[in-house]
Amino acid sequence: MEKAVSACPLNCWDACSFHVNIDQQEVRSIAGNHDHPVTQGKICGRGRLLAERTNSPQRILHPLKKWNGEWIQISWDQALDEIALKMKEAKEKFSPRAVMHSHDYSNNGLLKCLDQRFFNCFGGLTEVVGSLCWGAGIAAQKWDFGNAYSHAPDDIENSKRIVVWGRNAANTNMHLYIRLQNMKKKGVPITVIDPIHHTTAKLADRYVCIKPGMDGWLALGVIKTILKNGWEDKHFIENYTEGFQDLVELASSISFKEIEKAADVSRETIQELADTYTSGPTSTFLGLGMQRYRNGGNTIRLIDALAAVSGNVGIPGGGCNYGNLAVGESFSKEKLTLPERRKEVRQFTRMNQAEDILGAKELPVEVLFITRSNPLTQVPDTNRVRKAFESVPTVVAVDQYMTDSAAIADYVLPCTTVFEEEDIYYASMYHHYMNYGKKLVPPKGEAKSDREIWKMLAERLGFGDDFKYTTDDFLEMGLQSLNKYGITLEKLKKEQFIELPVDSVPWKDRHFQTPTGKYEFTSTLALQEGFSDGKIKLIYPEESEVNLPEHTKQFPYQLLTIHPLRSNHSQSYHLIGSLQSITVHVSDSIADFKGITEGDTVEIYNKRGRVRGKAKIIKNGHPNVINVDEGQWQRFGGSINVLTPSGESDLGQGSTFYDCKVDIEKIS
Ligand SMILES: Nc1nc2c(c(=O)[nH]1)N[C@H]1C(S)=C(S)[C@@H](COP(=O)(O)OP(=O)(O)OC[C@H]3O[C@@H](n4cnc5c(=O)[nH]c(N)nc54)[C@H](O)[C@@H]3O)O[C@H]1N2
Ligand SMILES: Nc1nc2c(c(=O)[nH]1)N[C@H]1C(S)=C(S)[C@@H](COP(=O)(O)OP(=O)(O)OC[C@H]3O[C@@H](n4cnc5c(=O)[nH]c(N)nc54)[C@H](O)[C@@H]3O)O[C@H]1N2
Ligand code: SF4
Ligand SMILES: [Mo]
Repeated sequence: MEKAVSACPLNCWDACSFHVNIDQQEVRSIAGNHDHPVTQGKICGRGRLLAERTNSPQRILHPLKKWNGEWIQISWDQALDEIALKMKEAKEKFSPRAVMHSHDYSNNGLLKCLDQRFFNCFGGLTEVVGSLCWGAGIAAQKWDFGNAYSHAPDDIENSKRIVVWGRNAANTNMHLYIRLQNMKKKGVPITVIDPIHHTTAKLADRYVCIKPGMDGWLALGVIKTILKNGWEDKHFIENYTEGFQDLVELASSISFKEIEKAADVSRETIQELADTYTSGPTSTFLGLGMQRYRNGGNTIRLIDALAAVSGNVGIPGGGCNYGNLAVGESFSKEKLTLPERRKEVRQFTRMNQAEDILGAKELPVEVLFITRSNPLTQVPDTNRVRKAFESVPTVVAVDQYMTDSAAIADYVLPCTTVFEEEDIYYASMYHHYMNYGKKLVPPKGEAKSDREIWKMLAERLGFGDDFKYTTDDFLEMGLQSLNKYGITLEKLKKEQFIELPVDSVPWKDRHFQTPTGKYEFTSTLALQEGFSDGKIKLIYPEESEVNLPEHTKQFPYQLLTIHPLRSNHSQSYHLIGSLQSITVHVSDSIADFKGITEGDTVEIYNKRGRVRGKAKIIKNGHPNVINVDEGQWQRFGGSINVLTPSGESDLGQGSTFYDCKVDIEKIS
C-alpha cells in the first residue's frame, strides 16, 4: 500500500487535507492528514466517499452520444469533432452567444477556471451569473465592508461569546463544529439562531428559534436595545462609519412589539442577545441559510450592522464571518482566464436561466454546456429548467456520472475525479490554506480532465495555442501573484499545503474597501450600482403573509431544503442506498394538526410541483417548518427543487430557495 497526500475538492467550507491509500493503481481509502493545521486529521464521510466516487462501476467511462433516444459509445475524436462543428455553426449563424455554459462550483480546483479561458478565447458566450449559493450575503458584505472577509479559524480562541447564525456547522462545516465543542469546554457561551433545532443547536448554551426569513428584524431589535441602553461602540461609529443616522432612524421606525410578533422572538431573547453582543469580543458565524430569501441581502446587512454597532468589527475574537473572498483573491486568476479575449457576452442569471433560454427567440441558445454542476436537481423550479434545457438543440454534459442533467444531454463526456488529475484546491469560505493534489491514479476508462477537454476542443476551434501549456505551466500562472511571498509551485509540491497571505483579523486597521473607506451603514456602492438609495431596508420574504396573503393561505407551511449531511448536494445519493428515498421532516405542530405520524407517506405541494416522501417528526424548532434535504435524484423520488421558487434575492442575484411555501397531505 502506497500513501500519498491529497486534498478534498468538494464545494465545502472546510477544504480538508487527505492521506490517500493507493494499491495497484487504485485508491483504496482516504483518511485525514494530521499535519494540516486547520483540518488536523479529521474528515467527513463525503470526503471518504471520494474513493467510491472514483472506483464505482456506475461511472461513465467513454464519451456517449444520444442516438434515437439511446446512448451509444463513440470515440473522443468523433464526439469533439461533432461538438466543435456545432459550436462553429452556432457562432457563424448567430454569434458566440448562441453557445451557453451552465456551470457551478462542484470542484474547488484552481484550474477549473480554465473553462472561462476557453469561452473567452472562443470570443464569448452566454454565461450564467449570480449565485445559487451565497449571492445575497456576499453583495451585502461588499456594500457594508467593501468585501467579504472572515477571521482565521483559530481566532475563535479570542472570543468571549460566539453566535452561530443560520449555519448548520455540525453538518456542513465540521472543523468549525470541533472548535465550537472546544470553546464550549472552555466555558465560552454559544448561541445558535436557526428555525431548526439541529445538532449545532443542541450544542449551544442558548438556542434562538427564529421565524424563517426574519433574522433582519431580530438583528434590528438587538440594535435597538443596544442603542436604547447607550451600549453602542461610539468611538468606532464616530470615526469609522458612514450613515449611522439612517440606521438609528430605521430602528426608531419600528417597535419592539412589532419585531417580537414578526420574528416570533421574545423581548427577553432580544435583550439577552444585546448582552451577548456587548460583552464580547463576540464572533458571529453566519451561514447561508437566512440569505436564501427575497430579503436575504438586507438580512445580512442588518446582522453586519449589529456587529459594527456593538464594536465587534476588526477586533480579535470578533467578526461577522460569512465567506472569505481574500482566499480566492490571492491567485492570478486573470492570467488563467484571459478576460480581455471575450468579445460578445450575454448574461443569464443562474436562477432564471430556464426562463431566459425559453425567451431567447432572436438569439437562441444552440449549444449548451453543463459542467461542474447538476442544474436539473440543484436549480430552483426544476420542471421549468427541464423544459428549457430540453428545448436546446445540442446539450453537452461533462460529468463522472449519468446525473439527471447528463441524462437529458445529447453528448456526455466523462471526466476525471480529483485523484486522476493534478490541481490546487482552496475554498473562499473558512480557512486560508491552499492544498496541493497530485495525480495519483490513472483515469478510469477514457475519462479526461476538464482541462484536457477544453484543450482538445480549442484545437478544433482554431485557438489551440491558448491551451498548449502543461498542467504545471497553468498552475505556475495561477501562483504568479504569490511568488513575491516566496510561494511557488515547487514549494507547494514539497509542503503539500501553504498558508496564503491573508489577514487573520480583517479590517483591524479600520480601513474598509468601500468607496468612503469607512464601514457603510448606508452604502455608496449601492448608488454606483444604480440603486435609488443605499439605506438598509426592513422587508419581508416574498412568500410571506404580508407580500402574498392568498398564496400563503393556500400554502401555509415554510419549506426549507437544507444541505444533506452525507452528500455534497446531489453527489452521493446514487452511491449510498439509505439515501435513496425522500424523508420529509415535519414539525410536531404541523404533524399534530394534519394527523401525520412518523413513517406516514406524505405529499408536499404548491403551484410549481409535488413531492412524495416518508414523514419524520422534528421537535423544538419553528412550528411552521417542513424540511427536505436537497440533492435527491429523479430515480429516487426527484429533486425537491420542483417546489422552490426561481425568484432572486434583493441584492447580489442570489437564490430564494427557502422563501418557499407548501401544503402537506397524508396519503392514505
Ligand atoms: N454535508 C454537507 N456539507 C456542505 C454542503 C453539502 O451539500 N453537504 N454544501 C456546502 C456548500 S456549497 C455550502 S453553500 C455550505 C452551506 O452551509 P450552511 O449555511 O451551514 O448550510 P445550509 O444547509 O444552507 O444550512 C443553513 C442553515 O440555515 C438554517 N436556516 C434556514 N432558513 C433560515 C432563516 O431564515 N434564519 C436562520 N437563522 N437560519 C435559517 C437552516 O435551518 C440550516 O440550519 O455547506 C457546504 N457544506
Ligand atoms: N433546494 C435547494 N437547492 C440548492 C441549495 C439548497 O440549499 N436548497 N443549495 C445551492 C447551493 S449552496 C449550491 S453550491 C448548489 C450546488 O449545485 P451543483 O454544483 O450543481 O451541485 P452538485 O450536486 O454538487 O453537482 C455537481 C456535479 O458536478 C459533477 N462534478 C464533480 N466534479 C467535477 C469535475 O471536476 N468536473 C466536472 N465537469 N464535473 C464534476 C458531479 O458529478 C455532479 O454531478 O446547489 C444549490 N441548490
Ligand atoms: S466534504 Fe468538506 S469536511 Fe468533508 S472532507 Fe471534504 S472538505 Fe472536509
Ligand atoms: Mo453552496
